[in-house]
Amino acid sequence: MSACCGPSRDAVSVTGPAEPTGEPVPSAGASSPRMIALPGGTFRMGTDDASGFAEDGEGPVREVTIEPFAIDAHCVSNARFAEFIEASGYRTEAEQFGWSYVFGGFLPGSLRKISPRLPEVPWWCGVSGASWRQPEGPGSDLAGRTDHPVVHVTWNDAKAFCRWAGTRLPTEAEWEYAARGGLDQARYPWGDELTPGGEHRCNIWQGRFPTHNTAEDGYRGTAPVDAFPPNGFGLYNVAGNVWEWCADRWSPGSPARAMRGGSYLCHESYCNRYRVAARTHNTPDSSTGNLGFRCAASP
Ligand SMILES: [Cu+2]
Repeated sequence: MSACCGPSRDAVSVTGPAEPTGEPVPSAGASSPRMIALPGGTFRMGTDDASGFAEDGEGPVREVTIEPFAIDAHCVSNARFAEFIEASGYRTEAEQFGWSYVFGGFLPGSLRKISPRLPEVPWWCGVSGASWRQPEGPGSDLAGRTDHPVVHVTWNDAKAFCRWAGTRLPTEAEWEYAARGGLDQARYPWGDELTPGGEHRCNIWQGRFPTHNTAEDGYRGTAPVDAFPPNGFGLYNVAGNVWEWCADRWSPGSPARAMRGGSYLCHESYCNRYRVAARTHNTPDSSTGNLGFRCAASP
């Protein structure tokens, strides 16, 4: 587990409410996702950059060949996920367990006090009743966030959505190929500079983590799925905003699944995992407020 990235379900024990207490999800009308068809090809995957995290297996740089495939221009939004839930009656794993991980800085003091936290990453609270419908637990809702990425979804939830939508999760190689947007070995999806011309290109943490987020990029938590300019292939928010589940295991034999892209909690000073070669992982039944997904499909 990486410091700001997201803890696993089994790290704390939380008693959830018997039934979800959420308000009905506000409807944003039908939203048809836009998929981008990519021709595939050979690209250089990973990085040998010394300022990355070698222990995450970011390197060595290797040539990988990708078959033609399609990938969502942006992450699955709350509106789109609500369509799935309405049509299928599916209950997410956070709703079944009765809790999920929320960044403590988003919680009212009363809730922060009663929610167990992890000693080594105390900004993560296990919040009873937190789920995709109420991302900060009881009392929160999706008002104003229907076009934000769905969060508090596990790998298993993402797979269930894909089954319903007739899609699948991208492999890590597909994800990175698409996220690079045609650039060879650039540090970010748009080039090598984090803020070209002083302009923010992704939703990450500015200020002192974890106490003070200046939100200089415009956002403290999630941003709309199509915020910021897209990369060269037309993909939005592959860096920052929310981590994205991939199909692959973290390593052969590991139960954990790979995640890519970094989130609004990643910070230049110690977790620059919004670099396009960065990766992390979590167990397939874990969910956090900074983790979502986008779909892929084979032609
Ligand atoms: Cu991080």
